[in-house]
Amino acid sequence: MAKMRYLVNDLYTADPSAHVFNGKIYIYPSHDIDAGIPENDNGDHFAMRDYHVFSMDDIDGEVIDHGVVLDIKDIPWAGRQLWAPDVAYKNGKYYLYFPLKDKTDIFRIGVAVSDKPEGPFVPQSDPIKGSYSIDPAVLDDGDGNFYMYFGGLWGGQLQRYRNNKAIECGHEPADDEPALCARVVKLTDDMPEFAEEPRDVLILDEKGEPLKAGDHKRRFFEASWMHKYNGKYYFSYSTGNTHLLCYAIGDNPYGPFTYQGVILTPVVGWTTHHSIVEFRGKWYLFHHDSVPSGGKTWLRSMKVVELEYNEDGTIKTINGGRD
Ligand code: FUB
Repeated sequence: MAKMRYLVNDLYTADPSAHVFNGKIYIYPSHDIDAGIPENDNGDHFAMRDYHVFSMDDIDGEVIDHGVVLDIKDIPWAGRQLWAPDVAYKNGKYYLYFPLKDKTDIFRIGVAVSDKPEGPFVPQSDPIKGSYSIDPAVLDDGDGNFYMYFGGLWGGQLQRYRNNKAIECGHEPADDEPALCARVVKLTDDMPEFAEEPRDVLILDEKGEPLKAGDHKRRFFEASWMHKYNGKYYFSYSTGNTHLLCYAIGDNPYGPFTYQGVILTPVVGWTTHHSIVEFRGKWYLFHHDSVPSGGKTWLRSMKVVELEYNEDGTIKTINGGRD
């Protein structure tokens, strides 16, 4: 197995979404900064203001920083906090999907477009209609259809919504009730809007029952990612306050998905967020930790490690290095 490798040492970077475009790896991370905001459960200390794009010809090769590709000052509807983005390619254009609080402090998901994978990206004048919460991750299903997975609890505001409508109370369900789910939605053919109402990404336990809200070691918290392996759909995510990257397998992009296990044990830091990509016949887990900043949760550094499957298609657990 390849060694874990930090990718950038002159900037803090997190939530890396990696893709292979034109035979190279492109990485779209959050760009962490020290904004001097005290740490809280709402994530106010994650006060990021721009994105950089990085590329590599080889998994062990030099990491090229393509500079600032989108700045908060150029987004007409911006309030604060550019969180974890993702990029999809269709018909000659690259679409950068990003979560950002609007001027009323509500997270929405925006889109910015480029002709090149390395940007720069030009933002649309408004967020996606009907979008809410954080952490968009887009699956190219290979048949012309693209699906966005999104959502995040606590500071990510997912608990404020039921059936895609904002609700008054905005609490998580009781421990013995079904857990809140990530959302999945098909994108329009031209990519910048939702083609339908978002649906729940249901995760079932070994008995076929939906995971419960109190099942903090398995229930969805944030950081959706979807990849396909041997014809199956692998939905992976962070459990947030228990700091695990887990996954569940389904037969189609909408699920339901059955919980399988842990991909990555806790890393140094609070958040854990990742992407999984195949490159030249091997699979890789891009993720982050806070080791280089001495454990500051809001100053993270992205890294990569090889990911391996067992013969039955389950994923071998990787040690995140905290314990
Ligand atoms: O980077 C800000 C937030 O922290 C992301 O949106 C979450 O997934 C967590 O990694």
